[in-house]
Order: sequence, then structure tokens, then C-alpha cells
Amino acid sequence: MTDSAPATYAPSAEFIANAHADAATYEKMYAASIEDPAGFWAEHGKRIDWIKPFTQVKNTSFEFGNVNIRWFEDGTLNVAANCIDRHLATRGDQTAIIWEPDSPEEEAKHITYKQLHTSVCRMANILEELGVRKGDRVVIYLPMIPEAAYAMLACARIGAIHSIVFAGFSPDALAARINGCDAKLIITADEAPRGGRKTPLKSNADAALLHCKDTVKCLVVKRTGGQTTWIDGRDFDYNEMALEASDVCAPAEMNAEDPLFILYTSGSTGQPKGVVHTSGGYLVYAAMTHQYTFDYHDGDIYWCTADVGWVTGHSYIVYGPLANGATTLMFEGVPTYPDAGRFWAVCEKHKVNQFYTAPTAIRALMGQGTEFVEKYDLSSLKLLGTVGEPINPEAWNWYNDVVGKGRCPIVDTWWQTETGGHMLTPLPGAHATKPGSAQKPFFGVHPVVLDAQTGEEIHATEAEGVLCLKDSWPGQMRTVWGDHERFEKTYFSDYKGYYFAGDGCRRDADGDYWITGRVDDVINVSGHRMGTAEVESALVAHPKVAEAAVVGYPHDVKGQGIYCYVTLMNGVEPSEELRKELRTWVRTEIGPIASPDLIQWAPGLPKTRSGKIMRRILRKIAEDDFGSLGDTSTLAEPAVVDDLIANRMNKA
Ligand code: 6R9
Repeated sequence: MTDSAPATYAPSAEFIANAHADAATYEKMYAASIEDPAGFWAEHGKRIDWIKPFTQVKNTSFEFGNVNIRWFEDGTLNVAANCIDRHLATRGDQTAIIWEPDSPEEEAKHITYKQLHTSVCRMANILEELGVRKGDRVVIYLPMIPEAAYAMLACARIGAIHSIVFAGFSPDALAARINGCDAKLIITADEAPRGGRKTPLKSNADAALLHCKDTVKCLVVKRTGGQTTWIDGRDFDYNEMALEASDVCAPAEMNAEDPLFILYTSGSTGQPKGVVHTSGGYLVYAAMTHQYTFDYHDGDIYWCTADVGWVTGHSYIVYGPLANGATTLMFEGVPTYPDAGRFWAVCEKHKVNQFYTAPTAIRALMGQGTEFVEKYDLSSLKLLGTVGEPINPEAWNWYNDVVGKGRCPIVDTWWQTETGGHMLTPLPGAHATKPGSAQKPFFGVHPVVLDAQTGEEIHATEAEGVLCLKDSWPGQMRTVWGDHERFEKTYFSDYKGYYFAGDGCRRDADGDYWITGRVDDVINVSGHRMGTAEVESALVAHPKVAEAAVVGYPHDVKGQGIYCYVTLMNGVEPSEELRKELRTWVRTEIGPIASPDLIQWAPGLPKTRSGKIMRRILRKIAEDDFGSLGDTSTLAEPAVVDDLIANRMNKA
């Protein structure tokens, strides 16, 4: 990124003419949303069906000690009915979900809204049969198969709260999440095929359940037919039960503020937090952003490549698109299997119109050459999107030129698990895009840039500092599951009166926002958020490790890689085998996504006299930028730094 004016890419006149919002519409709607949020959302809250319409729109406070977020609080609705039932009369035979399996040899499925209704009702009845009631928690640990969407919507239908755990997570991580929300049931599958390999989900669940209450039941979906062990009375066969289950299930009447789901996410300290989203505001926001950001029109085929284990999969594979009556594509596989052309093969096969993926995938595919893209007919594409981390202009340009052939606006969407939906993004018919900038606030979003030190709002258009939000929006998380104090402390205590996102940003002379990355101890590996504290505690749990410090460093494909400084127990000799062992250890403790990239043996770590590890210094060494270590005068033992520099793993 430079300060010189970057190139901009304006949408075509044709795109603008068809778009839900052109520049003037955006300006008008945005101004209205900020001047009168309650009036604006009263109108747009009507985009979903209410059982009992709301009369109160906004009741929110960001005051530390008294944080309260409620939207549409006296309205009632059912989220699943909004995503399915209300479309039956007009689009019952339209495809709701296209499912593309891991292997291109296996047949894709087209699931209509009618079929979705039947499957979700059956699953809902199975949940009830297993004792799940309104307000109970259900953990979903499934591959990217249609049953994952059925399970989410079945929970929503009966008012149960789902908590999805990414199928790449280990048994330990799964157990912590089952126990964290005291789930009654876990829904899993025998195995998860991905990239030609299989993850033994059921046996992971078995291992996790050893650490959970023995009343937790396990519903098992057959995916591969692979062998699983079975405990009668605890394990239940979904496919068998579905044959018997009724396909009639009345949707429960839920309050707008009843929780819809919990999703655990990494923070800068300690245990992952259970982010709580509720029903009404979340759905309004997910649906509206899906329509405007992607400029979705009836009949379009829309594909978001995320996993339902991440918030992107919740808002932009399932809830947003289905609330809009869209056709949403769900992909079980990975971008590079059977080869690096798979994304484009799927786009051609299903005539995808909007394609939404992560910068890390773009960078990985960019490295494989253009021939994998050029083989396919991508003329159906109208719009491209990215999410998860800052996109470097080189990857943006490749996406624009090679994939989009210069015809497709790119929406770089900045948002978080906590925000429920897009916060900053160009609207494709309204804004000329800039490679690397998330650009403009969505309707109702009031971003501010604060001076990190003083906490003062910087009013000048050009500004650099921390990104905060001045007021609530309907998709905002409501609390941390079981720990409202932690919610307030994490997001509202550093800068009083604001929601603090944890990201740094720059605002340019045009008022466009550029995200500069996390300002806390959270790293972003291939678009996956990870607290360095989580990796550290996994490492120190190993019997040979005395101490560990983990930081991110720039990585060509992953965005950030995981750099670990490890101090071994007295008498333990470092070796390549031990490095391997520690890598495997962390993978087992957390999951493959947390696998350390570089492990440096550190006889000592740079600490202040009060014993605080100085991560700033470790970060600089990991970045191979030790010329600018800054002030090291407060170090207890300055000599350890020289040793770390001499033995750094990331020499240019
Ligand atoms: C949706 C999602 C949130 C963090 C966020 C930021 C980073 C996401 C970004 C981006 C730059 C973008 N992030 N989108 N950074 N540009 N377009 O990713 O949620 O997993 O909670 O991560 O990801 O650092 O704070 P989540």
C-alpha cells in the first residue's frame, strides 16, 4: 500500500443500471441510516416475515458497565420459516442449495426449497425425539454436506441454539466447545472427505465425548459409510431415523432477541469466546448485506467457498442467501483438489454468478499459474468477493484480471464473527473499487478512526489508527455466552463508548478504509483467526516444553504464518524430531490449522523485569526486521535478543 492515489476500477454502465444501489442510492440510504437508525431499520426490518411485528426498533448502549444491544425486541419470528417456508409458494421448485462434493466424480445435488423444507422438518423432529427443546444447545460437527444446513435450520425451527465446530478441529477443541455451552447433543458424520482424504469425525467425537457429561447424545450422519464404533443409547443413526421421522414440524415462535447460535472465536487471551447472535436483527442484517454487497438478483447462482464452521458460512452460505430465496452453492472440497482448477471448474459447471472466497485461496491459486483458470468458461461470473484478511494488491489484480477478466466488480468485505455481517465493503454498483481497500461502511455502520494512544477520534478525512464503531447495527453480537462481563471488557473497555474491533486501519483522502491488520495478539492464518495464547498453551502442555511465545510473520500464501519460540525443559536436547513432534502435538491439541510453521529454539525469551514477554521484539525478529527493535532498555536480560536474532528461522 502506498499513499499515492491507487488505481480505481469503476463498474460498467450496464452493471450500474442493474444494481440494487448506484452511487446516489448508496449516499441517500447511507445518510438516512446514520441520521435516523431507528427509522431506517424499522423500514428494512420488514424485509423478513414477523409472526408478531416489532414496534420497538433499537435499544442499544455502548456504555462500559452497561452495554446492552437489542433490536426489534418485541417482535417474534422463526428464522427457519424465513429461510424456507415463506418461499414455498413462489419458489418451491427452485434450487435452494447446490451441493458440490469433494470428488468431481461424485454427483452434485440440487435441493429445492420444497425438499429443503422436508429435510429440515425431519431433522427438527429427530432433534425433538432426542430430547432437544427450545433454548437447548446443539453442537454441529459436520463436513460441508447438506445435512449441515439442515441441522442449523432444524435447530432454528425448534428454537434450539446451535454451535458449529469446524470439522478440522481436534477432539480436545471439540470437547471444550461442547462443555462450554453445556450442549445436549452433538451432530456429526462418520467421516469428512476433503481433498481426497478423510477425517474420522465420529471417532474424534468419541474421543471428545470422553471428556463430556455422559448425558450428551450423538446423532451420526452417514457420509462415507466408513466404519465407526457405536455406543447404544448414546449414538443415533440419522439416516435411519429420517426414514421414520415426520416431515411436518411447526416452526417455534421465537423472540427477536432469542439466541440463534453461538460461535466460538479466538481472542487475544485465554479461552475462545462463545459469540452469541440472536434471531431478528441478525437475519435482517445477513439478508440485507447479502443482497446489496453481492448485488444478488433472483435466479442468480451464488457461491461462497467458506466452511459453515466459520461465521462466513453461517451468514453467507446459509442464513443470508436462504432468507433472500437465493440459490446457494455449498462445496465440500478444497481449491486444489483434484487440481488447482477446481474452483473454476465448479464455476463453469454450475454457472456461478457471484463468487466469494478468501485472499489466502487466491494467493495459493495464483502461484499455480493462469492455465488452471483459462481452461474454463467463466462468462457466468458477474461479481467477485473476498473476506477474511487484507488482500494484497497483487492478488487483487490477479483475481480481477485472470478470474474476472476485468468485468467483475470485486467486493473486499471487512467484518468479523462479532459483527454478524459485512461492515466495510464497496457496494458494487455504487463505488469504483481500489485494490486492497474495504472502502465504505455498509448502511447503518458508523466507523471511526481513533488515535491508539489517546483514544481520541480523528476527524480529518485522512487518518490512521484503530478502527472502532460508534453505534450498534442489527447484526452485532449480543454477548459472550455465559460471560457478559467478558463481552464488555473485550470490546468496550479500551475505548469508552465505542465497539473496538481489534483491527488497525487507515482512511485515505477519499474517505476509503484500508484495514492494516490486528492490533492485538490475534493472528490471521489463511483467514482463520487464532489467538497466539491458544498455540502457546498447547505448546507448554508438552512435557518437554518449559516456555513458549508465539507470533505471526508475513507468509506469502497464508497471509500470516505461525512462528514459535520454544524454551525446552532443562536437559532436553533440541532436534529435528522434536520439532516434528511439537508440530504434531499442536495439530492434535488444536487442529491442523494451528500447525506451527517455524519453531525456533529459544534458550531464553525477552522479558520485562516484571516478567512480561515482549512480543513486540519477537514479532520484529520473526519478520526479519530486527533493525528496528525499538526500545529494549526495559528488558531483564538484553543478551537473549542477540541469540534470538542470530538463530532466527526467517532469514531473508
Ligand atoms: C468474517 C471473518 C475477523 C478478522 C477481522 C480482521 C480480519 C476479515 C477482512 C479482514 C482485512 C478484510 N478480516 N475480513 N481484514 N480485510 N476484508 O473473517 O471473521 O474469522 O471473526 O475474523 O479477520 O482482522 O478482525 P473472523
